[in-house]
Amino acid sequence: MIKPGRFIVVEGLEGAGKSSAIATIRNWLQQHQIQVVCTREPGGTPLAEQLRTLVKQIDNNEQLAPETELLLMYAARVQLLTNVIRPALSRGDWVLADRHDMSSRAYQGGGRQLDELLINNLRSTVLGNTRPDLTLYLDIDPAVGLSRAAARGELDRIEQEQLAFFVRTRQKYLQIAATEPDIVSIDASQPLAAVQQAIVSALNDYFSGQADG
Ligand code: Z5A
Repeated sequence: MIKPGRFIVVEGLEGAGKSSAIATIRNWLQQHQIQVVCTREPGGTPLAEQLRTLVKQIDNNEQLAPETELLLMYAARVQLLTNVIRPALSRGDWVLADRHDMSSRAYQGGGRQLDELLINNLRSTVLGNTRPDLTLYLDIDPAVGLSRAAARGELDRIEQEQLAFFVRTRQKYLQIAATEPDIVSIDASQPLAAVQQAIVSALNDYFSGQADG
């Protein structure tokens, strides 16, 4: 019997350090000889990557309505779940995701203040029973995260939002993380080495005995 794959998600505001966290997790998985499929959202399939371009681009001629943004996120997500995530998990591979559903709850639910019922209806239709085993939420003050992101160059459409938008997004992230047991919060304002150590501890605690054999 194929041992079921596990689904790990990394979440957080821009500049929280998700890319570095993913490198740490890949390394941990490699040490345990685990096959992993890495994804990013929105994106991860040819069509979902096109949707990513649409949601990130700045179009001065037409505003993207918040509801359109939400639907595009879930359209990209259903493509990714159907074509990549579920097949990988059923092969027994692990999936390591740079953002997933928690991003929509935080950005579109918290940041854009879209109706929770609408989001929950989409979630149950799109996600079905496929839920992450573990989500690592990297918590960062938005001002710190944005200044890290800005140091990298031009900001995309969402990154150009006002600070208040990211403050609401973070509040929603914290609110979700406080109530759901499969989410581990990590203080991402610490030096990189401390963040990496916290990630490895969370993986060891969570998957001890499950990774090998
Ligand atoms: N979005 C949404 O609204 N709804 C959804 O459902 C989904 C997404 C799925 C995706 O953009 C956008 O879509 C995102 C949310 C929205 N928009 N915004 N705004 P993306 O994927 O292009 O952007 P991102 O996910 O926010 O990536 P990022 O900015 O690259 O963040 P990161 O990966 O967390 O950052 P990083 O590259 O790892 O680190 C940033 C810099 O900080 C880098 O120079 C690091 O060396 C430095 N760093 C990292 N950790 C540390 C520590 N601990 N100390 C000091 N410096 C550090």
